[in-house]
Amino acid sequence: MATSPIPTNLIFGTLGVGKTTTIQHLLKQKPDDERWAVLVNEFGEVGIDGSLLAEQGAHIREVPGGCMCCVAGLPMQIGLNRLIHEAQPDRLLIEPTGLGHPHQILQILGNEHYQDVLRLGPVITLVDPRKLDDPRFQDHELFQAQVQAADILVANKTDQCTHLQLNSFERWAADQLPAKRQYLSTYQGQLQTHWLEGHHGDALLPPPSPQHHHGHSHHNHHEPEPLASLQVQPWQVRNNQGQGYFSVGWYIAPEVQFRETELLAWLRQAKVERCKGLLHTSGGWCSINMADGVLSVARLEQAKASRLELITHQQLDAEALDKALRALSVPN
Ligand SMILES: Nc1nc2c(ncn2[C@@H]2O[C@H](COP(=O)(O)OP(=O)(O)OP(=O)(O)O)[C@@H](O)[C@H]2O)c(=O)[nH]1
Ligand SMILES: [Mg+2]
Repeated sequence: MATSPIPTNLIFGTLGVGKTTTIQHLLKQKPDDERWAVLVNEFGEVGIDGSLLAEQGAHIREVPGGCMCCVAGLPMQIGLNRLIHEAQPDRLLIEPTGLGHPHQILQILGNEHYQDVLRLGPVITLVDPRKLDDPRFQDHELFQAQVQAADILVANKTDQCTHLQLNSFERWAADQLPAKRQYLSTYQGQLQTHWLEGHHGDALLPPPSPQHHHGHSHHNHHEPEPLASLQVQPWQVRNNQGQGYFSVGWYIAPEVQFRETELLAWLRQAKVERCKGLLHTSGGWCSINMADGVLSVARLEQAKASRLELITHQQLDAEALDKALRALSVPN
């Protein structure tokens, strides 16, 4: 029996701009009689967002590790196929890593295999208006490609923006060519589901530049290995690097507890671009999220494992960080 193609939306945006927050908000609006699925690809190899989203009653599949260029091949397609098969969703949302090039993922979703399976709706790219006058973002090929791929541009984190920054965003968004279908401003990813309706406008994306490919030569180009069972290896550390970023991530058995106050103090002083995790601490389970130097902590019911990910612009001394983290665990 033929089934109709699954409406699918991509949520692009740079590291920490609010993609997972937006998906969480969208999932809250899911009609009770619909099944939604989310595919998340993270830069880090440990995978945090999937666990954060799992609380929202959708089918989640993570494709952890690396930039899209590395996982956009087989791992991405295997993840996507499994998710579609297992969840048979009425809607599919995809959060690619903020460090990924949209070209690869649009190519996959546009290939023959998915033609009758998926119907690509508006591509949404989130932007932090505070970053618009920072040449590190504006001139970055990945940022430009994510903007170009968008049908809808959304300014997020507007609660942190000045009027001037919001006005600049509107002028900048209005100037984009080809013209965007829509641009809007919000905070905490408060998108309404009607923005997901419609079709992707087939933005003509240039393929990744040779410079982007060149990035691979100094990038450990590997397919991520699945994490081992925690019963076999209760404390696992993983590294990744690419696009000028470095990550170190931990996957730790739930029995291990951390001293919460000291752990948070350690994370606050760590000079990292991005930090997120789910951790078992002396105060219970909590989720930790740090972007733009702001650390937030939320209580969680329980999780199956502790996970932590640090992402920076500089090479990380994983061994020293691991030693420091181990010293923050409570001896049992
Ligand atoms: N102040 C403020 N914080 C926000 C807003 N939206 C998201 N955040 C916070 O920003 C941090 C990053 O949000 P995420 O939704 O995890 O961002 P992301 O784009 O999924 O991040 P990566 O997957 O790591 O690229 C979290 O601490 C969020 O709570 C917002 O509108 N205002
Ligand atoms: Mg995310």
